[in-house]
Amino acid sequence: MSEIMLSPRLNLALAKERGLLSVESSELGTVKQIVHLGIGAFHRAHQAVYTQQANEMCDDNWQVIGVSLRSVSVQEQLRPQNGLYSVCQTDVSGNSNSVMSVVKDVLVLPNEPIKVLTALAQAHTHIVSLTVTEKGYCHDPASGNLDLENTQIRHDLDNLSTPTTAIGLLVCSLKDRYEQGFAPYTVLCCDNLSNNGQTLKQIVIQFAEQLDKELALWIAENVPFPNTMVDRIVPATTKNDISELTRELDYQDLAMVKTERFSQWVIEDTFASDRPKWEKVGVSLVKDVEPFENAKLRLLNGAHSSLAYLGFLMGYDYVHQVMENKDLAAFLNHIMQTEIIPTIEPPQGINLIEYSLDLLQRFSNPALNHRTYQIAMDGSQKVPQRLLHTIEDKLEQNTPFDGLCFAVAGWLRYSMGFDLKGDPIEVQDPLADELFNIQKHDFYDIDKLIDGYLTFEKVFSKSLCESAVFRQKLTYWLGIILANGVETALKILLMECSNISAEKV
Ligand code: CS2
Repeated sequence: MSEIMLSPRLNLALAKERGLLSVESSELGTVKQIVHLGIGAFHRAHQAVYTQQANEMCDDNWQVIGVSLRSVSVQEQLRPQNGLYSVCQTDVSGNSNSVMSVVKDVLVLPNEPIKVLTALAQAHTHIVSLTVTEKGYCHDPASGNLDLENTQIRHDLDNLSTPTTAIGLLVCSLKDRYEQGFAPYTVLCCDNLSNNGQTLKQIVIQFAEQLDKELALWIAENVPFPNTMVDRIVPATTKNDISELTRELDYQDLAMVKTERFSQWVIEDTFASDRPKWEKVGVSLVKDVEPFENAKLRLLNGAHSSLAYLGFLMGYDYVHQVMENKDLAAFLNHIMQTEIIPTIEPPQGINLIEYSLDLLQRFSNPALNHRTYQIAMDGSQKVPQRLLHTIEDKLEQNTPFDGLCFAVAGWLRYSMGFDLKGDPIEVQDPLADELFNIQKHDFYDIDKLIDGYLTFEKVFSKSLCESAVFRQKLTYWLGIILANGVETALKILLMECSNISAEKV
């Protein structure tokens, strides 16, 4: 440990001395700017990497100003390092590290609101991108509409010049550009929402309509919100990761991010003005993102959430451990191949069977140490687009969806807030209290319990709440999980599903 403490901290002088920067930004052309809201590990391991690679490939000079909406931690990590950080790609074959220099600064909104608004107003800011997680959109997950009851949204509507949410911040700065007669920027949503760009556009317009109908119209007609599909598994960095990297490199990097080798980004090519030449470094700029996004949200994220709830309840801390359990691996294979794939129009050039087998490989990467608890967070904001939309399609197709229903039941069981031994689970979810209250009174009466869940329209759409088939299946599988525990219930499910497939043959 003392050796690690004695190692110098990564910064510009050290990076130059050790030749860690492939190209210096001062040697490149005119500065163009992306302001990124929500500069967590995902942005640093994904979009920032592509932007840096595009700079290097095309002698361009795009820089990122990161904004944290609340926490000071990323600023504390990055400022002393002059914005430099390592991306450590890892799998069983070992690690490869590279140092990123594309992030110029990190601003913390509550502490530096003027600096943030200035960055958004600058003419060389062409793009404002976001990874603020699902709950950062302050919307109703089932309907996709802005939640006007949200206290932060209420605050921002009453105090637009001191916004606290990404939505308030976007409207405040777009209003400024509109009033000054300046060109808008492109708003690039990089979170795992269905139709993410269009969903954000609708939320921003609904917010603006509360204040100024003409501004709302200007946004609707002039500001592009391209849809995107983003994919890279990026677990939260741990102290252990930092210590290991320090041992390996002999300098400390408190802002490092750890990720897999795989990375994918598909973007709808509708920008207001300039953008990095991402297409030169493997990003797909396409007309229609929807098929890519459906495949990714339903297969990767749907399977991820399913394995997180069921795996956590079965005592597994990490995703790769879940994959070592034969029943869970068989379950994931079943929901992907039999239930989810038939609901997806294959994106051009992608074989969905191979895609889902690759996902199982990616989940099995033991070097990532990706926590089931991390994925389990914010279920109410994730489950609709990851599992429930697929179930809606299954109902329309009139085909079996017991596995998906089992996963939803797993989420509800997790949200009850105690594990199979009766020990508390700290459920992190903006709707945790509402979910907890549903089961508090009706825990012992499964029909009443399901009545409670199926009137929770923030999560379950009207069509699901009214579907007798969905109600019957959810009642059945949640009942089996509550009576037998997840492990036995899973064996019952696998048996019943193989009977269903055998009957079909
Ligand atoms: C994960 C995603 O935490 C989660 O909910 O499912 O962050 C997932 O790792 C990424 O979407 C992969 O691209």
